[in-house]
Amino acid sequence: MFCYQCQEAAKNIGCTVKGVCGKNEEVAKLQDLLIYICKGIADVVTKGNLELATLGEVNHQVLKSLFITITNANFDDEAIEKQIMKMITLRDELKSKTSGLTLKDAATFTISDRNSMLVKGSEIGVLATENEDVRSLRELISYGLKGMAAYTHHALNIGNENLKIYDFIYEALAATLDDSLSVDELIALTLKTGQFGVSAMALLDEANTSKYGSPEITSVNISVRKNPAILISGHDLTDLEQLLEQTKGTGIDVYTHSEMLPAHYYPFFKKYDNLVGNYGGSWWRQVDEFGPFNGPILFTTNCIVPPRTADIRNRIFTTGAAGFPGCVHISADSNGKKDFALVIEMAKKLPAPTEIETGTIVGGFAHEQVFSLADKVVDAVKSGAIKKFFVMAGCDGRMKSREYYTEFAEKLPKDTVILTAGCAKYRYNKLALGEIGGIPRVLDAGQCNDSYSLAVIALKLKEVFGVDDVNQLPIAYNIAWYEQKAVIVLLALLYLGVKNIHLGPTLPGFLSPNVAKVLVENFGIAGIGSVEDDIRLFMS
Ligand code: SF4
Ligand code: SF3
Repeated sequence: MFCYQCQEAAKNIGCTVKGVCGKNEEVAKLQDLLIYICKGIADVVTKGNLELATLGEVNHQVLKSLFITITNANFDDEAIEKQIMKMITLRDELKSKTSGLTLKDAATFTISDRNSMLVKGSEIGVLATENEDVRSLRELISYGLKGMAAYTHHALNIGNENLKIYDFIYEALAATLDDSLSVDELIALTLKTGQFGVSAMALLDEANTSKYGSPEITSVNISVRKNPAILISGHDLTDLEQLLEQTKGTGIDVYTHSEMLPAHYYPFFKKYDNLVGNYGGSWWRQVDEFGPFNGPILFTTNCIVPPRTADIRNRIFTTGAAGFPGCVHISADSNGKKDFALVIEMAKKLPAPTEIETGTIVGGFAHEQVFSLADKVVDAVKSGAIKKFFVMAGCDGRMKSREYYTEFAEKLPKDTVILTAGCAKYRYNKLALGEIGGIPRVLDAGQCNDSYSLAVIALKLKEVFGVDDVNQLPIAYNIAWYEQKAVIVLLALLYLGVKNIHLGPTLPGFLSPNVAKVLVENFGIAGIGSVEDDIRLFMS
């Protein structure tokens, strides 16, 4: 196996024996193969000029397949094998609608069983592209597409679609098979990936806010009640909605975990009095926090840490693109309905969560909420009460070097405000960082996809302050990345013209020296240094 798609890639080069995330060789090869089949489907769709509006199932399964391969989403070899077979069938049905096309191997190869999948999977992985710059760009684009697919899939679950996004996904997937493309053409495609990243986040924002209302300032309880409970993790709000409907009146409480925290900010979810609060910190802390939670845990997406005990494994359920061997997976019926009865039955038999912290965290600063505070914010900037905003969106992770972000937040001058989104916030959202004239110093917009809100806010400020370039605003970008959703967020920011983004805790291992050079020279991308030096640099 060879995988270098996330920030934990071994030695920042790549995992070759087993993933640091826990992904084993077999799963890695099956995931590579699943992506390869998606590329083959894209080859058929683009060359055959197939009408996307007629390809509903194919479009949706491509999104799901890409999503399955995101770091920490799905470790279940059998589930991935099934998905491979499903995609091969869809691919071959598509081919039967075309004739006379000269197709790539990805569109024509055959497999018969697990063994042949593994053989094929080892032949077509990342390292099959020999030129390291082409490889780097192909992977950068593919990882951006995975993030894009995840966001588009959540929007789809709400019923919102944009065929132009699918069209681009096929174009880009097919391009990663095309040996005639130059490095410059792949760089252009990388930026175009960012453009469609913006569209995907806008689509999800529209889906979420039209269905659940615009996030508003909310104080979220982080302690516990005495009822048995279910913990729901991941990003999918439709799963939360269904779980809350099914637990209503049963005496079972529901707590959000990690990236599900921002659900509390939506007006829609406030009507559920069994939605009690948020339990624990960001994803990687689950190794210590699932034990004392005591009840079942439902993963709607990444990030799963392979459970270390049978007790925890037995309490984990997955749905959507998520999966783990030995854990019950709950699928949707043809109408998208999911039956969480097994989860609820288990919760009834288990003790209530053990309290691990008390208090509240405040969030809900997505674009509409911030716009309603615009006068206050603008006055604070004009009077000098706020000197600078720091966009610190992205992911959290278990590497010790991420303590940098807590220290950075603590040491920032008191006349600065942090704009955050994604699970990166858990590094500082429980610190007492105070407020400036009633504006909290940490403004949490929501999940990683709500980085879109931060971009919309920046564009609004650009208008209010009458500057013609977002880079003239008093906003600095210090982004933490871990998985591929952060890759699409980064590409989206680059597409919007944001320069001088600092990216940490390490620059992606999948950037070849030449590709890194392009990002440094054209966009001012930089890594992180010491907290003191970085703050000095940002404030100068
Ligand atoms: Fe390694 Fe990350 Fe790939 Fe897992 S997802 S195998 S940790 S690079
Ligand atoms: Fe977090 Fe896994 Fe990326 Fe959605 S949940 S930001 S790491």
